[in-house]
Amino acid sequence: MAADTIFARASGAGRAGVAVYRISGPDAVRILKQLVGKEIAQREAAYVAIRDPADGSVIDRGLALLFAGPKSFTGEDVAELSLHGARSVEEALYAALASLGARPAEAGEFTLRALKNAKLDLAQVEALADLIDSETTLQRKQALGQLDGRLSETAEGWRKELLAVMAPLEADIDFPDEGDVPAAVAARAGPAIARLKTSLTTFFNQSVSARKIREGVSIAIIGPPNAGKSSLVNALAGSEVAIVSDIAGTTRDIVEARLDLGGVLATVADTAGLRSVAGMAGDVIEEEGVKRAKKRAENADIRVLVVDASEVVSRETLFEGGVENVPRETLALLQPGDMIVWNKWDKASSAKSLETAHSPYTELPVSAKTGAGMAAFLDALTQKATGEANSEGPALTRARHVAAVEEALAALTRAEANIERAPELAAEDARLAARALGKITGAVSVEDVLGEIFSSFCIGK
Ligand SMILES: Nc1nc2c(ncn2[C@@H]2O[C@H](COP(=O)(O)OP(=O)(O)OP(=O)(O)O)[C@@H](O)[C@H]2O)c(=O)[nH]1
Ligand SMILES: [Mg+2]
Repeated sequence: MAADTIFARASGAGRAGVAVYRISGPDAVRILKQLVGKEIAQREAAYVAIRDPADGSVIDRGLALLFAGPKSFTGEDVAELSLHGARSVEEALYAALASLGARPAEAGEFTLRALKNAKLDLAQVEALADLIDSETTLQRKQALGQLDGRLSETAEGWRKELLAVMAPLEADIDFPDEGDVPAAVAARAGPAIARLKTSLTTFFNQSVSARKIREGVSIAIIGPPNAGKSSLVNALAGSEVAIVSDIAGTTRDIVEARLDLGGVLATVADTAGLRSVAGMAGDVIEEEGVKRAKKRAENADIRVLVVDASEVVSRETLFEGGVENVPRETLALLQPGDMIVWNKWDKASSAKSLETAHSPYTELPVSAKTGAGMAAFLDALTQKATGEANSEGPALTRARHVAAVEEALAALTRAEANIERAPELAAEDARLAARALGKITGAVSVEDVLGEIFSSFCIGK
């Protein structure tokens, strides 16, 4: 059965100077001709009047483009109309298209057709979704790279290597008399499997930081009540995202701000001030807030401890057993490379200085109130965020890719163990590894993951 011809607005919803409508399917050429009353040349913009087939009245005037399949986004015949982005135009156009035999597209249906017609593979479909969702420069670059097929090429390269590994193993099984003795098979296939394992593992490890580009880096702002955490987050965000007051325990829940730090998307979490259960005097809401703050600190990529520099006498007192407000328990949340912001520097005694040369942390004097030191703090934070995220080369940007490589690695490990004793088992393991890698691009059947991937698409994509 031939596919339906489908249509949708490809550009964003709402009023706009121009809106782009896409029509894809076997009837696209005929429908376009009926709408504009003439043949349109392929791949040439034509200025046309779109007419209502019912009475010939003009719906709107705009540009029409025709892409004959398979050289189109979906691989089918595709017509694109750039019309005025008005609801009235859209309604009249949709009615006309429906009367000519097309139906509205479902979410992601254009891309699904592109996948079915092998215009894109699965990793590229995901990259397209990521590109549409990208907020920062690095997210955009990463998505574009994967859309160009960087990951797909890598994954296919591994699969080819595996096939080469499998050849001697299978020959040994099929022609045991003519084949090499098992030890010779192992000598040939073994090193190749080991090499592949190494490159998969290296790639796997590198991908941890690449995923940070897609998912964003998480930063937790922690510290005692009233230290100025919310003030700092507001200063970073450039807006009053969190309530600031001189009442200790103002922030209860986690308040998030999203920042673009040097092209890396960062989620900065303002948290409840950390104090002892005794200090909270049975306030269950604050207790829950402190619990959430600690959990966020543990899970974050970067922690920033904010202390009130006008209160803490010196660094030495802080680190030697902690001070009343910043107990050891709070300091213990920090990991090497995290930051300490000495806030309220404007109020700190003028003789105070920060001797931080040997500190495991990046420590900076800041005044969230006056803005002094904020530029240096932002620089340091940006450096840390970009250090967490790596944008070079192809990467396993999604959990699905990671699972596929993990599966392949496990199969290769079994293959290595079996290779001398039972080459037929090793061959089967190598086949399973190739299958797992094939899931990345969809070279093997992946019906089960399609729903999940396409659920993130909206109509018109
Ligand atoms: N002088 C001075 N005051 C500051 C500075 N930063 C914050 N403050 C003041 O300190 C008080 C507490 O600020 P917040 O930002 O609410 O502190 P917090 O750490 O979020 O407090 P909790 O949410 O209660 O844990 C407010 O009165 C701020 O105006 C600063 O750099 N200098
Ligand atoms: Mg606060």
